[in-house]
Amino acid sequence: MTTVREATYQVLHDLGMHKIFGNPGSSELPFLKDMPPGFEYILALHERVAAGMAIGYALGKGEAAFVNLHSIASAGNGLSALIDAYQGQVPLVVTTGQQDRRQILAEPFLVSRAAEVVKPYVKWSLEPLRPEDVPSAIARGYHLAMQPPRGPVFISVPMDDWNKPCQPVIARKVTQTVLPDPASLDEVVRAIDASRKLALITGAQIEQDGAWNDVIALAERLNADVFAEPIASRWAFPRSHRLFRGGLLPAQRPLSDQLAGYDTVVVLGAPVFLYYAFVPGDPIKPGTKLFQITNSPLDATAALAGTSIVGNVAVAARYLVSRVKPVERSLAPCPPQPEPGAEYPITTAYLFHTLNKVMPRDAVISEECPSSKGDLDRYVKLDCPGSFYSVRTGILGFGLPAAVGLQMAHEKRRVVCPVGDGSAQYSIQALWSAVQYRAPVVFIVIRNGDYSALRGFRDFTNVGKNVPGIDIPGIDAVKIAQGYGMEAREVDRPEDLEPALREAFAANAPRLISVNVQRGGQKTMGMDQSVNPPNYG
Ligand SMILES: Cc1ncc(C[n+]2csc(CCOP(=O)(O)OP(=O)(O)O)c2C)c(N)n1
Repeated sequence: MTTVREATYQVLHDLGMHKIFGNPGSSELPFLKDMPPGFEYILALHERVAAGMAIGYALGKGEAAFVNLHSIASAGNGLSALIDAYQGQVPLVVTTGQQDRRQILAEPFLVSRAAEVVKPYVKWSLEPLRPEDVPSAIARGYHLAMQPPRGPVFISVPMDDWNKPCQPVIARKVTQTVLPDPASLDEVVRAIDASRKLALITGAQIEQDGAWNDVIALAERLNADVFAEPIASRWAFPRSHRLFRGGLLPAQRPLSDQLAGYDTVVVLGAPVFLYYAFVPGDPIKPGTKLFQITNSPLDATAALAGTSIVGNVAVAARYLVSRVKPVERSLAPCPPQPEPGAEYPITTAYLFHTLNKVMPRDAVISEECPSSKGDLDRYVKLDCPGSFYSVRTGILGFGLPAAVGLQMAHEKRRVVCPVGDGSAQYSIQALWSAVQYRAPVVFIVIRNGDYSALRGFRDFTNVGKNVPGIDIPGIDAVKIAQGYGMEAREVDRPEDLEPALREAFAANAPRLISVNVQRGGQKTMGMDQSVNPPNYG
């Protein structure tokens, strides 16, 4: 016999979860006391940041991360990160404390109904019926979190459970690779071989399923045009590859217009499709053959058109590469982006062009800059797997903590976090964790003094000019960072940008650069080329 607490640490060790991302309260102390050697507690000053760093860490490692939050108090504050993890297929095992079982019936201080509250946004949520079920529930939760489509699980543990007797739990092996149906893949092979013009759409699950090289091999064998899924949360294809054609637009009509020239479209590891503004149209031009290969039954059933095949994307890509006929095609090289000028105030095009020049080629980006995302896409060219992460849901607060978690996962790569001056405020406490845990992220605050993306959406949908709450003057990110113990500086003149970035990359510690930029105002989430938006005027 052992205690629930000892059995839990043993099972965490056996499953490889040695970091505990958290923010503690009274009900977690019996678990956290006398943490065994080999475990590290990563403190965040806000739960959104604790779970957000775990998201970055899990994405960087490709493994589930463990989170310990404080009863319903933390579950509420951390909920937006749980939603990010759910929609973004990030494996998290999230635990929270609960009041002592012996007085729950009397509704004591900090009693928690968190297990019910989080239910729609986790794969599994429970408060175990018996204390001795806690370690097994954590093991089961881990396997469920890792099973495609990956995602968070949630376990609420009463604080008197930890010292109860318990049998040790043996960590089992549960495999995760689900093979797609070969007969359905043969149908894709036939369609590809008969196609005169083929597009491949690449999605985040390519990285999750380890399909990076297989998808490149497939694209090169077919000489096919390759697009990124709309509002890509990960870059799943080398950005400067000769076959890469950029991202799809996140609305029905412009997206189907973009693909109108193709007779066959194969979506690899993405939904069909992720939309933002409602611009009605066909999901795909009638007559175009559309296939989706996805590890997510949810994405397969939610697709608006085409044939969906569920299974591992790498296995599917290898199957297709070994069977499709090669295609010869001469390609005109893509015209290079025009080099942006060193205007004053600095433009975001110039900012990302300069960043691309200065950053290491294996850098990792954690992005949250809504109105300048289009310029980032145009000017930052990274070709390594695992180079780019962004939020899948549109909930602000992802970028800063994910950057810190990614940096913890990648000791040898440098993480860069371009973040809007508004977005940064949703999880600003992550700066403190970056300092305390020596995560040398380069934070670039894009200071335009407003919610430009909302201004863009307002104009795009003809809401009218008279909307409050769009200006955010008077935020000094440099002083905030300094207040958390981080070296920081402001950049106002274009000639100071490159030296400031070079200095930040040369440092072996986190740095924040706040760059005063021109207001964009016309662009939102890559929608700048879209047509016929809904009119909410
Ligand atoms: C948690 C949350 N609150 C509010 C919003 C609405 N929202 C979307 S974009 C945006 C503006 C973000 O401002 P900033 O980071 O400065 O970027 P900019 O739009 O200026 O590029 C807001 C408030 C949201 N998506 N998520």
